[in-house]
Amino acid sequence: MTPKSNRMPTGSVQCDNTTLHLLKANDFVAKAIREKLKDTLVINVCSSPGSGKTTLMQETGKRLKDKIKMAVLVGDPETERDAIRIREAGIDSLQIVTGGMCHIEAQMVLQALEYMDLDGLDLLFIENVGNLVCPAAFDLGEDFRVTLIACTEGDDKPKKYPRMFLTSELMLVSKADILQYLPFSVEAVTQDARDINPDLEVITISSLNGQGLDEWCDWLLKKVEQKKGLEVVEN
Ligand SMILES: Nc1nc2c(ncn2[C@@H]2O[C@H](COP(=O)(O)OP(=O)(O)O)[C@@H](O)[C@H]2O)c(=O)[nH]1
Ligand SMILES: [Mg+2]
Repeated sequence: MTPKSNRMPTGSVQCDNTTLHLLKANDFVAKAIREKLKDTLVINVCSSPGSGKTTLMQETGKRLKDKIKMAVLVGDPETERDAIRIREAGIDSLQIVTGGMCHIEAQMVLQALEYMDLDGLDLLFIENVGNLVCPAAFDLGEDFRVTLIACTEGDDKPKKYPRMFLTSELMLVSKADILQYLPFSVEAVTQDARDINPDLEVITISSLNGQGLDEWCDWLLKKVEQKKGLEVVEN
């Protein structure tokens, strides 16, 4: 017997069936998020588990919290641990517990926004679940997708997980403070990532010794101004 999901609709009007197109449904919700956050820069932060996303949120918060109003939504399959770490750095943060799911979906973000103070918010980070595969497929209504790749992960990952790098605007090569101990080439990882996405920007950072964080924060501040439609003064 044919499974129900395979049966074709009958009748003369063929409507797109969003229950059969999960990603299309996700796109509708992502659009609603964009409409809700017209003046807030939204950054979707992706990487493998342990690449340094939360540590970067903490360090970015310390540097920018007196300049702009920012908040972090953070997703993990279980625990509040990351949101607690980020709040300890003085940044408003809310945990999305996905209940085992390997990525954040737009509807989770839209629901979480109900509990956040969005008034005058300049920058919202969404720290995605650590995973280089599934999160690449889900638009969260972000303006930019930023993917971290830690030098401990090996410089061969962009070609193995191309969609994440194809859909990102910026790649952060993280943990640069231990680069000297590892067989990892920033040039090779950059070349491989740009073979996939020639427009990808790249910054090498360390949240421990601060390398590259000024450049990262300047990148963010410029994007915040652009989002608000303010003129960006180059210096
Ligand atoms: N050496 C080094 N370790 C880091 C850096 N950033 C984070 N870590 C460490 O990497 C581990 C995972 O960091 P975390 O921020 O929780 O990663 P996440 O899972 O991507 O959010 C922790 O033990 C951090 O202390 C860094 O810039 N350099
Ligand atoms: Mg984390």
